[in-house]
Amino acid sequence: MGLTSSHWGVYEFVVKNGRLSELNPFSHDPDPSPIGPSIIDLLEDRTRITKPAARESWLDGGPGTATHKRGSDRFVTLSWDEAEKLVAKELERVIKTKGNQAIYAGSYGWASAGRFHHAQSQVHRFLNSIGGYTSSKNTYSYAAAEVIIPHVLGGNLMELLTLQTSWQSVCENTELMVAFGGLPAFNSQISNGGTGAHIQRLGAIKAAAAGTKFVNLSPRRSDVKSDIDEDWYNLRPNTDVAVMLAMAYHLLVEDLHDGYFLDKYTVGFEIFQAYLLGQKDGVPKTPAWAASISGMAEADIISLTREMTSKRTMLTVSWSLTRQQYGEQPFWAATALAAMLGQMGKPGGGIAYGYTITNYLGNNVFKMPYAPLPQKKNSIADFIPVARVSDMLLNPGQKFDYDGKEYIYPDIDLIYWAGGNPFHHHQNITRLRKAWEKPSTVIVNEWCWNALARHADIILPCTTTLERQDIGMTPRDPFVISMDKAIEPIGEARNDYDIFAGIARNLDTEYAFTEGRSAEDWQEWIWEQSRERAAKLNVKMPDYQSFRKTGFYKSPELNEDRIFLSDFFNDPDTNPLKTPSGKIEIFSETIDSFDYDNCPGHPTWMEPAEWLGAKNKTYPLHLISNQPRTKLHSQMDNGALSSSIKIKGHQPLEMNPVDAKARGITEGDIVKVFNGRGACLCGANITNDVMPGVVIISTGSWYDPVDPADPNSMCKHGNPNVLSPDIGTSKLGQGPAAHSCLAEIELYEGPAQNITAFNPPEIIKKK
Ligand SMILES: Nc1nc2c(c(=O)[nH]1)N[C@H]1C(S)=C(S)[C@@H](COP(=O)(O)OP(=O)(O)OC[C@H]3O[C@@H](n4cnc5c(=O)[nH]c(N)nc54)[C@H](O)[C@@H]3O)O[C@H]1N2
Ligand SMILES: Nc1nc2c(c(=O)[nH]1)N[C@H]1C(S)=C(S)[C@@H](COP(=O)(O)OP(=O)(O)OC[C@H]3O[C@@H](n4cnc5c(=O)[nH]c(N)nc54)[C@H](O)[C@@H]3O)O[C@H]1N2
Ligand SMILES: [Mo]
Repeated sequence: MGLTSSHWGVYEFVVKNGRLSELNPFSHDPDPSPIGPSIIDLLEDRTRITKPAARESWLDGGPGTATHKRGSDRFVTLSWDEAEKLVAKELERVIKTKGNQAIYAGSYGWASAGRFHHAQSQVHRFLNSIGGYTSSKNTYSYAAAEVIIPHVLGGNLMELLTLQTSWQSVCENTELMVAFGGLPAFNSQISNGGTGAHIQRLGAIKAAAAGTKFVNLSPRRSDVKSDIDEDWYNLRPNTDVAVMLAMAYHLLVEDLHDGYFLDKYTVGFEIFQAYLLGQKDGVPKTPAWAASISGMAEADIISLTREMTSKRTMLTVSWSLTRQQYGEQPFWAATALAAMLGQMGKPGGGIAYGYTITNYLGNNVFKMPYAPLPQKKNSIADFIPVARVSDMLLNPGQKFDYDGKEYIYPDIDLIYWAGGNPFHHHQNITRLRKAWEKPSTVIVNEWCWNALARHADIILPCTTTLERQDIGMTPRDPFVISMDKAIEPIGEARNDYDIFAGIARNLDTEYAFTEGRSAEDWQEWIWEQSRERAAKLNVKMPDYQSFRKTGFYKSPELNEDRIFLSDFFNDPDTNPLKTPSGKIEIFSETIDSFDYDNCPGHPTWMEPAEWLGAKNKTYPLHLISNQPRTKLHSQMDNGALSSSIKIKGHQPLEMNPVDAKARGITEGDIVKVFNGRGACLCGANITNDVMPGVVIISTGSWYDPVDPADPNSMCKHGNPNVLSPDIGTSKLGQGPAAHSCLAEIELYEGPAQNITAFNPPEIIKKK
């Protein structure tokens, strides 16, 4: 018995005869997620990587050999001693001949919860101790918002997200919640760094019971629909900005906007107003105009706008809206709309960036100053906006724009990845595979043979959280968990920390990396540092041994409800925003000065390249790839819960009966989804929960090309990233734009395709 913590929750484990036999929900979790127990069958599954290994051609011919065979080559097992030496030698070669900037180790991804054994922290600390690496900025979740929101509201988006109005305040005060992108309650199973108590779904249910009305503007119904009533308005994907602008227009011409709020708390409204009225481009942003773009009825836009002015209204915008072309605009337009409504900073009113999208939004947690594992300083300045990875690999030396400045893509010769899966997260996998052929060497720490592991030259098997002791600690959740080691490492798997310490030993830099501390020493160090920092805020944390004995620590409750932007609202002179004007920037002189054609100085409707209203639509259906409800991204795709919803092994695809009928498709049929970038097979799930013209494939099915040697090959499993476009949101944010994607679907009548993604690659012993 002991506790383990993951992004999807805390569980009590039971071990029998050295094997994990049960994961039971944490007794303090009111709404536990069913995702956790999937790990039980996977720890010793055939997908487990049990020995270090190298790609055969790379081992035979040296760095750079037959890089097109990544993904189809055989692997040769190595001893740890051989693997450490190979990696050390290769790092030395690249650093000596090309420089540290030739190492790309952004290593984006969700790795494991657990403060110390956090793979990215480990790989970054290790590389910083040998001269640094080319890094990445921002996330795949909401990169466009991370760049635009600091210009509009000041500060840092991740920080602002922890300050969102609490569910309690919503429950007590919000009469109307208007959710762009709906309330994807299944998404709230997750929170980065750990989730002791799931509160989102219950928050929405409680608010509904207290009288909050929920309105969902989205191509898909909310997952909470079975728990709460919602008014659902269909909206074509990528058209929210048009609807938001029309709402703003209606407020303006009907004189329903809050002029006092705009004067006191915002700058630049006049310029936005001129745009709304069409004084600049001759196009007034009327409800009729927005109706023609979005498909939402003009009368509905008008009546909902009126209702918003007559009620305490909270707007919430899903992060998915940022993962589309011009993804900066929806968050900016929604913020401008909320400002015109004049309820920002008031209890239950204003704006939130994504209720139910992860568990921590609005959870009213005291912000504890927990210490991280220090990553040391990176001496290399080169970086990319995270989703520009293929661009970088394909175009070394080329210039790129980002947030007002011009930068140059470095020439990458070695990739090191630990704790993320680019063959899950990146768009246009065919293009990624071609880009991935460029560097001489790819080194990966992984625990399972997913597509990333198969595309490595050197693969180093790591442990899972259940095979090591750690601390589950994040300021976003009230519970800090003493994570116990449940079982011994499987095969020859090692903790990422020990992997890097071993390589460092071969580079004579071990002390710089470990500072002479064991993993346990570091955990105690992190605890003690956190305890000291907390003491400065008059919060008493127990000593390390008591914490380990009790099993968890709960941070103090907040005595009052958090209300987003209330300090600014109550006293804007004393508490100005961290924007150039100190106010909400509806027009940003800074952004305007960048002179970007795809991100002007105020919220703007721009027609995406791929959307349902395009004049020359290349394909007739809009494909959304949302988050999977049965897992976190690609993690545990082969587990029991994820497998339980697959259709003959294929990823389900949601489509409306109208679109299915037009194509002769019935429930459970295998369908081929395709566009100019690629194709995949899915199982049809026909449902009225998605609007006509839109189809949905949740992400996370392991990439499974029919011919692994051919980057253009169809994915027989159903990974939507063979279809999604690899374009930046704009020159400002350069975020991913997975949701701007058209495709067509047909009944698949070819030979039945067995899923082979979960068969490990061919592994041989050294000759
Ligand atoms: N089409 C489309 N694509 C998307 C999205 C979308 O909406 N549509 N969403 C995007 C979003 S929001 C995100 S955040 C990304 C997510 O993308 P990722 O975070 O890259 O996806 P994960 O599958 O969570 O990858 C985590 C990897 O870490 C490994 N891992 C787990 N524990 C450890 C450990 O202890 N050590 C090491 N070394 N490795 C470990 C897991 O096995 C897994 O391969 O995907 C993005 N991609
Ligand atoms: N179970 C589970 N939960 C997760 C994750 C997971 O992998 N599994 N991943 C986590 C991560 S890393 C993140 S970043 C968050 C992401 O959270 P989100 O970005 O909010 O999640 P998505 O599921 O991609 O999208 C939510 C809904 O947005 C709607 N939508 C899509 N495009 C549009 C549009 O153009 N307009 C409107 N109005 N609606 C649109 C669709 O109805 C879709 O179902 O989820 C987190 N939660
Ligand atoms: Mo994300």
